[in-house]
Amino acid sequence: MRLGRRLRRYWPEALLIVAVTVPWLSLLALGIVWLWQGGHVWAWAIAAALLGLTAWPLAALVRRRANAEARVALGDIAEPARDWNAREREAWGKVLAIADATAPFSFTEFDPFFACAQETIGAVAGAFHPGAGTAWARFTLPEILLLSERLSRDVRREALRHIPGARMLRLSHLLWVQQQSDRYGATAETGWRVGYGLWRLVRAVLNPLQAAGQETSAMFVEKTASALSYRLRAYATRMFVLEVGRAAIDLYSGRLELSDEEVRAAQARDAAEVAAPAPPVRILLIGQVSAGKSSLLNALAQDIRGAVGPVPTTTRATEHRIELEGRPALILVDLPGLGERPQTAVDLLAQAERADLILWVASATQPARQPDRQGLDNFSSWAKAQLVRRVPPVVLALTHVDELRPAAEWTPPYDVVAPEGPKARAIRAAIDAAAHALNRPADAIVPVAMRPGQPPYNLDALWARIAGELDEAKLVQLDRLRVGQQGLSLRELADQVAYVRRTIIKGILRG
Ligand SMILES: Nc1nc2c(ncn2[C@@H]2O[C@H](COP(=O)(O)OP(=O)(O)OP(=O)(O)O)[C@@H](O)[C@H]2O)c(=O)[nH]1
Ligand SMILES: [Mg+2]
Repeated sequence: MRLGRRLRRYWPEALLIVAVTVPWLSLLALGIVWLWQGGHVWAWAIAAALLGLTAWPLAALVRRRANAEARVALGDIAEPARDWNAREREAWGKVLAIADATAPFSFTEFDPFFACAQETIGAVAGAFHPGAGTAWARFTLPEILLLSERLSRDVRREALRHIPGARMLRLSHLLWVQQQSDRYGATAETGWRVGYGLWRLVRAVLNPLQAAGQETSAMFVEKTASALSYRLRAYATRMFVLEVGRAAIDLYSGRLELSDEEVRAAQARDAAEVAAPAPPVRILLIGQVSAGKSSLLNALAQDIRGAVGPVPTTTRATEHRIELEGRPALILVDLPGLGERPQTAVDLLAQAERADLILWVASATQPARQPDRQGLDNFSSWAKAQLVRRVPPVVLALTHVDELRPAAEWTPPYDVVAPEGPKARAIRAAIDAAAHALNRPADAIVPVAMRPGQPPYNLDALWARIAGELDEAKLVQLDRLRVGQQGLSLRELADQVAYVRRTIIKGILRG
């Protein structure tokens, strides 16, 4: 009844389909008759089965290549972000492993998407909160909303970049396919299954050998077709896993919380502490008593900023902003000498938490290296324990090199890479000895001298070394500000409470 009505309505379309397909379908039937009459059915069945067999390894090859291609094509989105710390990189490793292990989605059902997203988020959560049973649930509602927003934006961008025709694909197309399958899907599928099953049965009874050949080739044709769309699905699946993983890392690391405005606010707060409008990187001057920290500060600032003297001079941390023509702006923090007071080691780590770069100052004429070694070791252990933030890089300045033997000789410059003459050789030997004693590479040490009453020696090399570490120091600074921003903001909480109160009062007044 329904079919009759539909045929009456769509008879031109139905005739068109018949007119186009009948010649080709008849070829199929005639071919089978021809094979039958000529007695070639055997040969055909064997050839079809053999060709079908070759489709198997070919399909596997196509899949392997598609996976590899997806990996290369999505190479840049598989790179960890430059400013990620150790824990975030570890979580990214897990995300990549999931992306490698996930078979391409069929894109006809949603469950595999959710299952995979859950697995990815769970792995990232586990990396950030190891041992916590419900690690994945450690975020708030605004964060979840922000995560969905971010994920949609990123998946859209990558889909446009990597999926051919993505822009032309309309929701109406998908809805049409969905409607057709809802309308005819079940009936058409049952009809097809019953008809095809009956045909297979009849075929097997009439000619078992031919039936076997056809069964084999049908199976392989199905496999080949799915292998061809595999490439596109492999792309999209990998992209999905990586984007979910990246968003989850940002969520658990707390980066997702910080908008540009929030970063600026945090920077302003940090700058306010040193009474300056914008914060340049903070450099700590650390070293033993009388190593020359304050002298180095004055030399770098080209100004008298800190008192200098042969006895313990600097008694508390002081901050100095320096801005020189052609040099990056810096905040130098001059500290009391190591070992000067018993609590200095604790102070040192507290200061390191607020530093972006460490300028370790050691005197070339100081025979006792233990306080330096101890301080550097403490710093290294602290640095290793910092999983959620980057740690400041260390630059070593070796001072007092002018006082090395022969003490009377001071005619800079000296070539310490290929030293000639006793003074250059003495400086080289002092660098190597300090590198050995402090367990640092020799090329991380810059020899300098701030001889009273004379221009400082080799300061340009030190500036160059600082400039070389500046990018890293800026990343440390961003990280430091971000970590400082986390946690409950009382201000925000107060605003939220006030808003809820206003809404309730309005509701009561209206009621
Ligand atoms: N010849 C020479 N003297 C230096 C050099 N660096 C510093 N001095 C002198 O060493 C003494 C100590 O220098 P400071 O700069 O006060 O050392 P500091 O590390 O700040 O010392 P504290 O603040 O006491 O921890 C001063 O008399 C400086 O003039 C250098 O490279 N060569
Ligand atoms: Mg000093």
